[in-house]
Amino acid sequence: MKTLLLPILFLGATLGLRAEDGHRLWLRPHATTPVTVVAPTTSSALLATAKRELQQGWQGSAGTTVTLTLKKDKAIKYDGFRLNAQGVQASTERGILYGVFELLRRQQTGQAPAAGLSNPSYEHRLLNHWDNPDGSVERGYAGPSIFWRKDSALVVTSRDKTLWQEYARANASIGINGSVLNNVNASPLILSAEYLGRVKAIADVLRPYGVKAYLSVKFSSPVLLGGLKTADPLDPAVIKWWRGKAKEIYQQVPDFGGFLVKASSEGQPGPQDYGRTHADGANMLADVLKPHGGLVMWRAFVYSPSDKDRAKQAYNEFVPLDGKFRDNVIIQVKNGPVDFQPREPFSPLFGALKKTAVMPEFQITQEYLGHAIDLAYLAPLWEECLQSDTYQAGPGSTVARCTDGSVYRQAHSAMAGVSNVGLDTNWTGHDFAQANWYAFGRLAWNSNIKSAQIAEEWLKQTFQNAAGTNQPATSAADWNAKFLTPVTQLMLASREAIVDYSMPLGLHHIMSATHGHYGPGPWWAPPGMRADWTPPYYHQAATNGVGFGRTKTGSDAVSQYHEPLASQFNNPATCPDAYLLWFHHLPWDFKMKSGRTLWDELALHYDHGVQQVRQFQRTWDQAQPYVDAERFGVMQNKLRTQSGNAVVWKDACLLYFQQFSRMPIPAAVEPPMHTLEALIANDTPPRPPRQP
Ligand code: BDP
Repeated sequence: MKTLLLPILFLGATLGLRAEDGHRLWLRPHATTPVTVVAPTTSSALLATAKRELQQGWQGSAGTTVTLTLKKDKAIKYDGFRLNAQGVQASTERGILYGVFELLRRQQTGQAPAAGLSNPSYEHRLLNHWDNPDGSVERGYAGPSIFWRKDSALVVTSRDKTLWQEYARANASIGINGSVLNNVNASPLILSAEYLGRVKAIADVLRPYGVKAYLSVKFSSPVLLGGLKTADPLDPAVIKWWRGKAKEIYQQVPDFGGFLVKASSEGQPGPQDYGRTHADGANMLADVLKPHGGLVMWRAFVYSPSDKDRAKQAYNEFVPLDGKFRDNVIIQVKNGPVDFQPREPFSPLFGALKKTAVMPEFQITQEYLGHAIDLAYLAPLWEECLQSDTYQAGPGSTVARCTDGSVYRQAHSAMAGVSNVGLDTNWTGHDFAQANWYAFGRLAWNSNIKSAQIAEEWLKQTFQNAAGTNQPATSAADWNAKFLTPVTQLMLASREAIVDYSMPLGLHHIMSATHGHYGPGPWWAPPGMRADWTPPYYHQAATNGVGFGRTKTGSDAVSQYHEPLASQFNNPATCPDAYLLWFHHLPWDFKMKSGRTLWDELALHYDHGVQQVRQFQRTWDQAQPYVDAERFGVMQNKLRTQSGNAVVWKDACLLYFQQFSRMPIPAAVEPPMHTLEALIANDTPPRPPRQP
């Protein structure tokens, strides 16, 4: 027995086989063939990475020669590349690396090695980590930080380095070229000499994969860390402090990317504390970073409880400042005007800022879409936002085109995603949440790729030929029909299912805060709590109807959109159902386009969401023969939990709203199995045990 087992184990080790625990992401090993790589003779670490990746991943004809050519070419933008019969051509070393990964991706997903040009939509494609120096991760559902930890924070271990390298490689494979290493709710500690030492260590590991390090900074750092009396951006001593800090950073990290700033937002300090504007604050930091080539990403996520409609505030704050920012400032805008909800219309700031660079911020971590429990493939949400037409410069002024430099001249373009990465073995806490990391990178590279294509690519790389399946597919066609097609459909339907069972028809922000925004809380309004942090502020349910009135006779948020949208959103007859209760407060018996009452329609959406999750369970069960036992079982359990929680959402919202509608739940809807009293008492179901 022993003698038989050993060679098998050995073979497995040389092929790099390990359990399908998800740690390899979409970069699982494959049988490879030898390849000859001709590359410029430089000592570049990036080119060495490109060469190594080719040699370790080549699946084309054995003995092929692939040439990597570094050559200026006007048609190649940023880190773009050209694939041709010889190999990869690019103007930057990063471009070469991305071209190599594209070649390998095509081989792994069975696509012909197409010749042609590939340019990134955005110059900077960044992950934002909401990681704290103590190792915790704000809104993280995949374990502690991969960058920071509580104990011996400054000791860099070989395990740290291995992990950072794996992380950097995954990013490079999808074109991500920057990482903000710490939380936007930034600790001043991050700028201390000790922590900057660790930043340097991280940056050194990320660099050979083309990933630049950035930091979130706390605006009051000159006071908290530097001991100054003020952080006023116009104060010479403050400017001097930041200059010195920038110099110190660039000494450690010569290619440091720049600062991300959350200021005068949710209690964070900012220029407004000193009677200055966002432009004053951003420009001061921009001037400090300019000589080093750094950028300032200044967030537009600002709102205060004193103003009437939270959805309007960022626009009101930033539009008057248009044109007042330095050219190395980019305003970072969340996709929706409120806060990463399962569905929001696009933020009206997109396209409205015409003389200022604007970048979209998406949330990869599933704060409002089921944490690492529910299956939510987010590419359709991001695609919906990017392809929304703002009309700001005529039809076709999509959010994507208003931010990538096609519509307005802007010195820099970028896209950010709030990362879902943590120390969990599978990085993201949920095997399918990896698809969101992957999809973010692919969309930042090409904002026109369809969600379906991304899902298929990811599924092929992540699940094909899984080790340990009990009945491997008999052929590629069989695998496509029995696994790829149904599971792609499942992924594509998953976000809408969550919208349906949690916040359909434009409802938003009605989650409970008791369990970190997981589960329903339409009633959630503890005494003394800021109104704009409670669900009743957003749903406005009363006997006369439901929804937030943002029409011209309401808060007039509609007027922040360019025509024809303003009129379209303003009229309930033309407002898309998906945004109806976002813009309108309507009576429960309002007649919908379907002919049904609003109440019936709402109930049917909730029920549909529940039915959808049950369908996902069946689809997954049928996929069992094609999935390794490990990932199959974990996912099956998670879907079961999600299914139960979907019912909780449906019952909670229908029973709560029914107190006001006083209308019967339609016969076609599954009757509630919970009581409102019990749901309120529990608030949300207990969190299931963490993934083993
Ligand atoms: C909210 C999160 C909070 C973040 C904030 C932000 O609940 O943890 O700090 O966004 O983006 O959605 O700054």
